Amino acid sequence: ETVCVVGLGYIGLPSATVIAQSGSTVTGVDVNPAAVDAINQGRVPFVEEGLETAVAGVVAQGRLKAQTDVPHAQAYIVAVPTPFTEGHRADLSYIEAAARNIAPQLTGGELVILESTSPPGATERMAEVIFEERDDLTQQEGRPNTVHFAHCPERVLPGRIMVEMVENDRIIGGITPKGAELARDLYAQFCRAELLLTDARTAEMAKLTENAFRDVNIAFANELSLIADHLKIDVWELIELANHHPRVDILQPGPGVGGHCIAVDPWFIVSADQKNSKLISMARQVNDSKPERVIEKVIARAERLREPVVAALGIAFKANIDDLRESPSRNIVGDLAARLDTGRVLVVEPNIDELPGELAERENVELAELDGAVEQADIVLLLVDHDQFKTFDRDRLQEKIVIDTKGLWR
Ligand code: SAJ
Repeated sequence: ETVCVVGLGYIGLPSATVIAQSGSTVTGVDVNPAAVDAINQGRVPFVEEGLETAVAGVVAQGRLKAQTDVPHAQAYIVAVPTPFTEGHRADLSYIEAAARNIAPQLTGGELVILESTSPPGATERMAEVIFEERDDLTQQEGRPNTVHFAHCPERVLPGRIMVEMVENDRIIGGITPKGAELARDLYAQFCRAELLLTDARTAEMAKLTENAFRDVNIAFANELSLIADHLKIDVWELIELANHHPRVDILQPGPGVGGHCIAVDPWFIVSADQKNSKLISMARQVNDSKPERVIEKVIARAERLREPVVAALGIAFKANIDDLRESPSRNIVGDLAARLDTGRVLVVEPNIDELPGELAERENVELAELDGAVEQADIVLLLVDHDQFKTFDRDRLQEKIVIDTKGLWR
């Protein structure tokens, strides 16, 4: 079988790779020629455990190749970004562009799968764009010019993608039952877990629901952290104790919620039904307000120092990755640096070689090594629970003001 994966990012590239490993011939398509070149040389443009070796393997075997044009294939998987716009609505323009590029290649009988996380109705919209381009094609089953559609959301955890891609249960939502069945046959090639069939809208909503569930639960932990601070209680101890209850399982507070999924997807539910999404919307606001609370805490301490040096430990959006997308800690560093009248922020981020542009531009921010930064610092601000920080010798923090947003050193 020939498969074409459109969008070779965090989800598209691992998907293309495991499908190629399972025996299909896969063409990966991306608008970025540099990413295409890298992949064709067996290199991966971002860090993900086990991915590069796997890509190099399937490229060398000739099972995966990357290009910028969409070829004909029996099955298409669309894995392009769905960012949100100002009004917290999903921007479907990348999906629509992918659909327009796929449309001319279709001859009838193909399957087009949307994997991108999308608001309810996006798969139907993708189909509509294809039929706008091609009025000779139809969704009517049994006709030679039928095209099938499904939504198969991805639920892999960054850092564990190569494992979870194969081991996680998958929801497969067809616009028609036949679409779902065809998609199931494709995913069954490489997915060892359960394949759960439903309709496209339910599948879209299920994916959003999973991430909203996590967001609401993290918001609960973050709200507790503010209350505990106010009451002078250690929130980590509090949660640990409460979690001894057999039916309580509170998540961990932190400097905010980042990444391109949990901080975004709940908004797609809110924008689909504003009136009924009070809790989901409030949880987003609680989590989004956390970085400001961290900054206030640091500034309150820094104000009492003449030339405060802050060592900010971590700017990735979570532990042990190099992904800076929607990272609360990165925003904290930027805003903090902008608001400090004097002094400096030393950023320690072992997973990157250079600061992102907006931080590099600031005169009072620099990238530093862990030991040196802590040595020079008045305030040590722990923002990400990277393994490298976990093992840091805490005796060396004794003279420092420590603000530990992850409870790593308690
Ligand atoms: N976080 C906390 N406290 C916690 C857990 C996480 O503050 O107890 C923060 C993290 O530091 C990070 C953010 O939440 O800033 C998100 O991290 P995460 O590890 O919870 O999730 P992601 O964004 O890496 O991946 C999520 C996963 N979804 C769920 O666990 C429901 C993953 O399975 C999805 O595939 C992914 O979103 C996605 O692509 O949608």
